[in-house]
Amino acid sequence: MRTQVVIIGAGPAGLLLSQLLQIEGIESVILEKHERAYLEARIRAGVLEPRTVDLLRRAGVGDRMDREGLPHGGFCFSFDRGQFRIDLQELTGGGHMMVYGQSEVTKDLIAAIIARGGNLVFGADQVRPADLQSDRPTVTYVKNGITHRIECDFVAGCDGYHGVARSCIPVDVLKIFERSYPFGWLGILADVPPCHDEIIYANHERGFALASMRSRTRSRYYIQCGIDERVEQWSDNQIWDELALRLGPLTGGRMVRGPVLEKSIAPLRSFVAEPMSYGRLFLAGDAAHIVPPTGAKGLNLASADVYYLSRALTVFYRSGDMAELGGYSARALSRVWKAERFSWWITALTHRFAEQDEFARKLQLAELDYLRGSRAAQAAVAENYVGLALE
Ligand code: FAS
Ligand code: PHB
Repeated sequence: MRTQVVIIGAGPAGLLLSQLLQIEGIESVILEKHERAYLEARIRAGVLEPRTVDLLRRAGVGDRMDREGLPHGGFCFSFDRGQFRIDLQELTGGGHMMVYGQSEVTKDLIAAIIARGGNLVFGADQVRPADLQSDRPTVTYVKNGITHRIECDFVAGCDGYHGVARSCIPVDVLKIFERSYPFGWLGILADVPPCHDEIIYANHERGFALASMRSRTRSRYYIQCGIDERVEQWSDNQIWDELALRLGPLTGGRMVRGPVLEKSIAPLRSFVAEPMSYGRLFLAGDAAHIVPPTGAKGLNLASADVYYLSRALTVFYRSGDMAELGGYSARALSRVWKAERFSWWITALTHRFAEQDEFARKLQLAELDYLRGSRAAQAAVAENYVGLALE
């Protein structure tokens, strides 16, 4: 079989890339190891930057998002001296986020690709790219015991942190930058109305908490927990009690409790792999970089990578010019590192670190207090939160 671009992974990066390429008349085949139901049930991101929203609309999957998503013109911080709001719209000249679950984005993209007869292979096992330094790379995979081989011009590695694509870059070429955090996030989903109409990031003596939502009747909450803790150690009541404490008497007091639908612990990590391309292989999304979710940047960075990659591939197929493809890694990484910085900073501002002495704790609270009173500081936060410009 032959195609123009083989995309490994049907997460938001791979699916969005396939749609943006199709609009430019560029063919692709997506190879995904899991089945459709698994992908659509997976609970991850929930907050979209305005540029991601624009890209999803351009990819033809904006209707349900615009109907069911919740536009947020701001978000809040809370700490021992109270709660304050970052007015994104006012501070960025109109920018606002869209609260719309990653699982919904995934469902919309898969449905759009299947509706147009796109080539999306679920249950593709043992995916192996090869000949990446030639101008005719190949990818093999196994499905139902049969080995398939695809010839193509380019391979897009959109297979996430645990994927195969990054391992195709030789160790003497690939450079890894990493920071892991001594805590995780215990996340819950519950069909109860959110405790506030916008997202709250809470810095509390006992640790971080986050109040978010998926709709006006479905809430998403996270609390900072120990890195070795297991989800079984936390009863639903313990989680609700801890949330009420960390969100403070006002917000915690009006929080509606209910049965927990989903409960999981995710580690926090900052990770960047350089370069993001090798021969005819191009990495995008979590395959090349991970951010702690505090800045809500993961999915949004993946879509920015895909914007740059689809643009560079379009230039190539229009003109044969490889220059933009040659500059893809540097362009994407420049934006990635700024998002890594912001995600690390907002995590350091809102979480408790075991080694944090009283002096460091005072500095943390002073930074929140400064942020509460400084329009200049709030403008910098707002600019990063809505997402930096796409060069
Ligand atoms: P993904 O990991 O989503 O997709 C990769 C795909 O490749 C998967 O479907 C996988 O099955 C497939 N694959 C892997 N190996 C393969 C192989 N060998 N062969 C074939 N297929 C293979 N981000 C935000 O922006 N906002 C948030 O609020 C937010 N919250 C988060 C909360 C949690 C708990 C977590 C874990 C992440 C969160 N993120 C958030 C980040 C998250 O959304 C990721 O950044 C996003 O899923 C990245 O998308 P992809 O790069 O497409 O990778
Ligand atoms: C979420 O709703 O899942 C969410 C919101 C904001 C974040 C991270 C996760 O920073």
